Amino acid sequence: MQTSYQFPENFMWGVATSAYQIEGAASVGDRKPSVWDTFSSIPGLIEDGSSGAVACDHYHRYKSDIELMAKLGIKHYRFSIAWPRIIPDGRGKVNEQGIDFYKRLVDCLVENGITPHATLFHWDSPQALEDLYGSWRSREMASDFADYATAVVSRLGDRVTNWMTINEISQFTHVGYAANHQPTKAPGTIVTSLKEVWQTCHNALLAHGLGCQAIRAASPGSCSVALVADIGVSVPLTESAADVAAAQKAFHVTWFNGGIIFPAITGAYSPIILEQLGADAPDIHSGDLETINQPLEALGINNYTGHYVRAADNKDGYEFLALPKSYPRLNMPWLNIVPEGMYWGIRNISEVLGRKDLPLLITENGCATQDEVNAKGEVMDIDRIFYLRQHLKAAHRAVNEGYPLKGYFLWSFMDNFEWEQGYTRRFGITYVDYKTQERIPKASFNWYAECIRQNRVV
Ligand code: GCO
Repeated sequence: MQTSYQFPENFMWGVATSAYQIEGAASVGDRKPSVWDTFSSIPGLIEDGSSGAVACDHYHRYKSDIELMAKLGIKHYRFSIAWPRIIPDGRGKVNEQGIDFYKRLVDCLVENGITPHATLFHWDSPQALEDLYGSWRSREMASDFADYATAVVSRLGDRVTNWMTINEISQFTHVGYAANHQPTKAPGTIVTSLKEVWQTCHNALLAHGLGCQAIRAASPGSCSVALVADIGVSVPLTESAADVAAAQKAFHVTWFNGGIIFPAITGAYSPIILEQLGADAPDIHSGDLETINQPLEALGINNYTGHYVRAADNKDGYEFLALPKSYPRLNMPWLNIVPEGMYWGIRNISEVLGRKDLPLLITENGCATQDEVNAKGEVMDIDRIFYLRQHLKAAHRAVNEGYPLKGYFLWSFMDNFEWEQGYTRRFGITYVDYKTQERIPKASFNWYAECIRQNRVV
């Protein structure tokens, strides 16, 4: 019987995490510091003065965490592999202890009927490469990343066939290196020009392209390769033809779309962006765009919010709209609740980039809420259920209208280290008591389990 908000039979339900945010064991198994170990150690940069040194101790608790994932009913799990565990010096010698951890993790997932989806880079790059040549400020980072990808895929490719190259290029480049401002999501390097920031972004795109080639060359069999992007979503205020057209034109300049997913997916920077940047545009070597524009089996979209746009009688043809003070938001400064952003992000990729053929995954969607354990020992995060339900209904609209959405990875399986906010923000559907490392499935865990069981939004 067709019920409301039913997803297709083969729709992929999953959860997502990342290495530095959950693993802990920062010095175990010959792992060496990442730029995030360094960044976290600088007083004042992390809201609660914490770091990922222990986090959720997932490195030691992965078996019971995966058993809990199996109870949730997911069949897909997106995690990331820590470059500093695999090649602790960033380049050169491969650390087999690091490989062995991920072999144990992946074997445990498969034993529990869960397909692994491995992100090769989720911000925790080796500090050694920051010291050697300034990380993403150098083109060398792209070739070192490709060598790291080869080291991983040649050893894990018999178990893992779903690869994601890089998570959210904009965050560790434009946000991390933003010219002359105190960085918040990167090795703490401050560059002095906008052109340098755009060059770090271009180098990360090159890493994605060379990484795709390395994965395909090292994989023992056929595999899926994706990029994971935190696209900016321009949402039409109304669905009038004029507002829709305005939102799709604004898609080029929303967040950093025109300088990240445009080159990655179409092989060219948005002309609107290049015109805006002028001399601040990155230096592009001959052949770079062909390297960057690699064929992909999927594009991962991290969707959390959106930006309302309407048609305007100005040179751009659109106007971004500021939100009223009382606009509903959850527990992050930027987490305005814009569920339609889920639909318009998917539709804009298909229509503005002209890629209705490109399978899409929601590789992150979720929210931080002020979770508390009540007298009964429960966490009744009904606000998170509200947020997730609205976003999944918008995702369902996209599927219903024929857009190629194939799966959804909820961010996040469990509370974890939220970067510069430390442990002050909880994004998990599983509560983590960081003193005892106890896991408590929240109300949203049970709700999501029911969505998965019925394969629809409940
Ligand atoms: C991101 C990162 C995640 C965050 C999550 C909540 O999208 O910023 O991929 O690591 O923790 O998005 O901010």
